[in-house]
This record gives sequence, structure tokens and C-alpha cells, in this order.
Amino acid sequence: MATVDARPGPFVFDPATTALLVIDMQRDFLLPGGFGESLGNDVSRLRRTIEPLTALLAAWRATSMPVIHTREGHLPDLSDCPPAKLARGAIGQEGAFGRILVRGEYGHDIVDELQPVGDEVVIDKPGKGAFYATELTDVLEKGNVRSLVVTGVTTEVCVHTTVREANDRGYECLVLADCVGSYFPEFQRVGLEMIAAQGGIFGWVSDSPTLIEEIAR
Ligand code: TIU
Repeated sequence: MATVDARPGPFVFDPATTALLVIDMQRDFLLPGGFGESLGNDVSRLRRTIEPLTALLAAWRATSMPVIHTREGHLPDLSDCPPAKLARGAIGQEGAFGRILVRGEYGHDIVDELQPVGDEVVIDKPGKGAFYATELTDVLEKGNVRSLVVTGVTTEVCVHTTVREANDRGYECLVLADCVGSYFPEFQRVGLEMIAAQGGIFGWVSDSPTLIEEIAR
């Protein structure tokens, strides 16, 4: 077993049953000039995760533990996009990097620095949570995964929804504060506090240098 210093207490995991989840590190959310920035957001608050995630991926890929990436997006005909989501957002409209959050478009794909390699799984999801309407449960069960190290964007939206879904399904989640990002500093802070509150109501919170030190051993 491996142990990482975390809040609210040590996170203990079995490397044989642990996967790294990299949530929605997509150009639409992260690139200057993209969809996220077009909504008035400061993308640097998300981009600060790229460097620590790059280092974490390098360390993680030296082990045999799996990496799973996710992307939020929809079919080109938007048939998998609920009308309520379509009505409130820019989904499917033409953006700087192609149709916004539409599969196959440049902006929908993962940023160059964090592109999947080899047999790493990419889960395309229509919602905020990575479990809803996806094959993620199958992938985790086939891989005998019980614990998830969770990274990506945004902290209070897709990361939180996925951690809550995972928690309800019995997975233990470690969220890395420097590898998750929000456009809103207060949501970043409170989002992380909410995960570790009440004895770890949704999971544990640590950071990538602490985890890298443990997996390098
Ligand atoms: N991936 C993710 O969090 N999707 C979002 O819609 N995030 C926002 O903050 N909007």
C-alpha cells in the first residue's frame, strides 16, 4: 500500500487498484481566445494546472497505473445535448476553435501538453460528471480500479460532479489541489474544502509534489 499526506488525513491506496483521472483539459476551456475566455473568464487560473499535471503524468506513466482522460462534449448533431443545456449555453455554436464542445472539433480536444499516449482511455461525456452516460464504470471495473487520483478542470463543476458520482459508487478519491483549477478563486478554495470537510465527505485533498514523492519510491 502507498500513503500520501492529505486532508483530512492520510490517503492510503493500492497502486494495483488506482487510476489517474484527468478531467476535461480541453482547449475550449484552457486556450486564450477560446470558449472559456470568451465568457469573460481568466484562463490563467486553469492554465496553472498544466505544468504540475505534466510533471505528474511523467511520474505516473513510469508506473503501471492507468491514466484515464475525459472530455466534455456532444455529437455533431447535438442529439445527446439536453435541451436545457443547449438553451443556456453556446454548445454547438461556431467558436474560435471550431464548434464549441462538439466532438471532433479542435477546441474540444485535449491541450497539446497533456495529450493521451499509448493505450490511455479517453472518455467522452455529455455531462459534467464522468460517470453519467459514459463507459467509465465498465473501464474501472475491467481494470479493477477502486481508487482515483482526480485532476483537471473545473474544480467546482466537472471535477466536483465526478468526485461526487465516484464517492456514491464506492470509489476513494484523492483530489490534487495544484492539478485542479477554477475560473473563480473562491470556488477553488471552497470546492477543495468541501471535499475534505466532515472527515472527507467526498474524499481527500493533497498536491502533486506530495503524491509524486510517494509514487517515485
Ligand atoms: N469541465 C467543466 O468543468 N466544464 C464546465 O462547464 N466548466 C465550467 O466551469 N463551465
